[in-house]
Amino acid sequence: MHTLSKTDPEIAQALENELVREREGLEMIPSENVVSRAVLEALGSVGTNKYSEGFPGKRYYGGNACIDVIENLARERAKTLFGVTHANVQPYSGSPANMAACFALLEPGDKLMGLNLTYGGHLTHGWKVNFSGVYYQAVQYVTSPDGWIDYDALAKQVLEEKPKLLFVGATAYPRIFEWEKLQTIARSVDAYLVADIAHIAGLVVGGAHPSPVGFADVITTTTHKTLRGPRGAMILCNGEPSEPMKAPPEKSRKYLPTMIDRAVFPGLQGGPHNHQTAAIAVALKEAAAPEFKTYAHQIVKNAKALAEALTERGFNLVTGGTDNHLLLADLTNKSIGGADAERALDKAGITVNKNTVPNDPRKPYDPSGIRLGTPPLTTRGMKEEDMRVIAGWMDEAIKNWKNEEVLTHIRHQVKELTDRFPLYPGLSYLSANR
Ligand code: DSN
Repeated sequence: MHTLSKTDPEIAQALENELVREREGLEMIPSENVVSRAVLEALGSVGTNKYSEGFPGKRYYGGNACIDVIENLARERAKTLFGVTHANVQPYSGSPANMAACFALLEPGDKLMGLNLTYGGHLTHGWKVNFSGVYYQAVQYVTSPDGWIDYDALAKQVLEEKPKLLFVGATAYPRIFEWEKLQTIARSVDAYLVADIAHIAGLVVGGAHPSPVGFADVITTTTHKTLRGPRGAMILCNGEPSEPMKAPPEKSRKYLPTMIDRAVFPGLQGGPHNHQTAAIAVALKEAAAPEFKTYAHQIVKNAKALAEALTERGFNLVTGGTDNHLLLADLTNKSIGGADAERALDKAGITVNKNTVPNDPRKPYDPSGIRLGTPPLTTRGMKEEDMRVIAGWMDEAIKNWKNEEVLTHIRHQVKELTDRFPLYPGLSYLSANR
């Protein structure tokens, strides 16, 4: 059988270029990470060949004995790691997982509430053009102008709006979620509390962020951010054991496992991606190892060091800093928009993304801020002293955003740093034996 480089040299070359880009650059998008060789191997496996609609022990296709072992391992590991009684590991990714949560808990037209996307929320939490804003009556809440969630204002709005579902979770919120307060707020109107911990799942299992277990009714998460697995997602909850593909006797908290499973399949999805499930299982095993706790805490230490160094250099951080893996810098005082900053940093070998800030006067495609995170750099082994050096380069790049020479010089320095933290040594998509 031909290897990739023989069969499709164009794709092999593009993947090689991506590998080199990841190796030689500083990947600072907070929703990204670097998976282990074991996760990559499971992802590129024969699991992709198999159809297995249904759940372990109850499939619509024969030949699923091995796939059942894989999915059961993933489910059991997820349950143990997070401390819940039920895990569905089949959602293709985070958006489908949130769609499944809505499909399970709501009827079309029911009211849901979520944090507005431009204040750090997610598309699937009720944004007007997303399914969640089209098929449901979506009400959005916002942070206070300084970027913090205002729990009193949220409690008041929830009492007024009486949603059936309250989404809590974010893509650009640098602080801790107070789950107990959020549970009280949701319960004040008997709303389901759905915690979308996609960004912070790795911090939660590593003990670097409080867990929503015991407070949220349903927890959705992607598996590829701080959790450091393949692209994919999971839905976690407690309740009576699931009876897959059966209608629950009633829709209530007691039957959440059956409601969730039935929403994922046959409600929304067809065959699970078994190669992805295998890779999720591997990532969950890695996340249960003691080193994972060290990694999770180091992510936060690195983010705090980066925040401090940037603040010293006159950067305005939304909420004034961070308690988690990400920072949101408002560049208004730097006389540069988020889009130009993203481009300049890219030329300097530093990958970030432009992002809106609370009350942003600019448009989402060219907002006032940039979003930064430390998970991939932490996985590569970088520490606080590296963050301080990186903050200096970011400052220099932003001050000199029109000066190609300066940006190229920083890029060379970035390469010298990343050479000290090798990524996938020996891997190449161009060689016959990889
Ligand atoms: N796209 C993800 C992020 O970057 O935060 C959210 O889905």
